[in-house]
Amino acid sequence: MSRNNELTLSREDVVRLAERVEGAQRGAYAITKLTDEYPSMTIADGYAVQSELRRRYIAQGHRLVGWKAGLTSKAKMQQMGVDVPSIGFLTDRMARPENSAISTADLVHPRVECEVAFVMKKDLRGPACTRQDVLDATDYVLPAVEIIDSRFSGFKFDLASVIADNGSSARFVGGGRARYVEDLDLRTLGVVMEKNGEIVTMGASAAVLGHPADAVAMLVNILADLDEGLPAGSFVMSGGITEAIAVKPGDSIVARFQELGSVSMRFV
Ligand code: 0L1
Ligand code: MG
Repeated sequence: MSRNNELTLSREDVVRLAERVEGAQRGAYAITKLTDEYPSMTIADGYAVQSELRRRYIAQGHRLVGWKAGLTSKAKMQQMGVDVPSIGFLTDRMARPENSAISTADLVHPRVECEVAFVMKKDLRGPACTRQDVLDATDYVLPAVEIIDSRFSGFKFDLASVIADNGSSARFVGGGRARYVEDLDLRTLGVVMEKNGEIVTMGASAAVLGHPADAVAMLVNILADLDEGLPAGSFVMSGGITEAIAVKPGDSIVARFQELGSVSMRFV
């Protein structure tokens, strides 16, 4: 077993760190990365904190609606200085309608990224989930924008800390045009993001681990390590196609996806 698969934190530490992350998420304040206090924290420890965070939110009435793959493109890994993708959970409280005004008052330093979202029609369970398994289990795909919000000061973090912070998940907006996977070449979809009418970044869906369905398969296989499956009906974001773009009150964002239409929102 590699070191990163080992749990080193005690149950008390996992609960204490989940409380710390929840406080920062709810209060929209920055904290220092968790590895400052626990330098030998592993990826397994990060997922233990994330699972406790999920348990706490669900106990408070939040509903799990799906999952996200994060850090799946070379651009994102380089931007953040990490080399392995991650996953995080999505709840009903994070969803925002298309074309809505999204408050930044309850966020620390939000950034937006364009993603292909999958809606599942069959349960999936790893290990050994493949791209084809994902495509067979997909009801339809749609374009989405993820609003990430790392709770760590100055974006100074490492993979274990980011996973504990639920992969920086904060808000998400699905929209555009839903399509069946067999009607698309999911590898070559072009995406352009505009901020205040100017193009700020662009890319192609192959940036996400070569194919967005591969990122979903990776997510299902990480879920299996956590002894979880991906149920039918889940909404899954497959990872940012380009680097993430910072937003502030007054900014408006339009993400234009080839074949899938566009997703818009403004920040207040
Ligand atoms: O969605 C993601 O790619 C996760 C990003 C985690 C790091 C960040 O805050 O940018
Ligand atoms: Mg993302």
